[in-house]
Amino acid sequence: MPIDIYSFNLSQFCRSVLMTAKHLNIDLNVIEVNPGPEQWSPEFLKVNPNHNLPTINDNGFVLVESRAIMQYLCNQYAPNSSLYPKEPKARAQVDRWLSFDVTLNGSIANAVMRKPFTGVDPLPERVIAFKNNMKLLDESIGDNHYLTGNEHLTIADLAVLSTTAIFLNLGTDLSEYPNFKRWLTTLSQELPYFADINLKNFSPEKLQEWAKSSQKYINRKLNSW
Ligand SMILES: N[C@@H](CCC(=O)N[C@@H](CS)C(=O)NCC(=O)O)C(=O)O
Repeated sequence: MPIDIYSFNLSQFCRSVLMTAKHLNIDLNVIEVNPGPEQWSPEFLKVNPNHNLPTINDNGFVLVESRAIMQYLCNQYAPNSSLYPKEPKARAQVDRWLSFDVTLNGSIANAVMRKPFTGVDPLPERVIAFKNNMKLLDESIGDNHYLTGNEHLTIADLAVLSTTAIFLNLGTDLSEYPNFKRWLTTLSQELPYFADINLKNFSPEKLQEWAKSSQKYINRKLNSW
């Protein structure tokens, strides 16, 4: 039986899981849940009382949190895959980037998404934090092909790619971050499933729709933006 995934196609958290499954040839049954009322439907709340996406149900095993789901898919279905290496130091490098991705997501929300989602300009200190994170990312990538070096694509790449695909969708100027720009451009063209999962469903109108339908959620978070 395929794994059920409750997913919303604009969500970076959902897209990182979709890419992982695609890369590992894992069969997913995608149940599209639109943010807003559908997230609070009794059917979905029964599966995930916290109503956040993505959620998977692997034949009775329910798991939330995108990075934990990516790790689970590798551990359960592809334990020998270089996508999530077993060797402790190599794995620690992947985990390091997965943790950094949490910070990066927050600073993109604060500095880049605040205006399109709320109409309010980002706070100057949040923009500085965002630029610092991008600088760190750019310097760490250096000449590497992948986040962890030149050898293998890992779930760290897939997480940060899904987080930063928004720059391609918005046409963000990345000239301040040339190594990052090269990494994003190269991998987005190299991975055969990237465009389908990350670019196909995006439009500024859909972003606006999402912003409107998520107002309840946004209001809850606005103070932290
Ligand atoms: N840390 C979570 C974040 C998930 C998340 O915030 N999902 C959003 C969609 S992008 C959501 O479901 N928000 C609505 C809510 O939490 O009720 C992950 O990585 O999966």
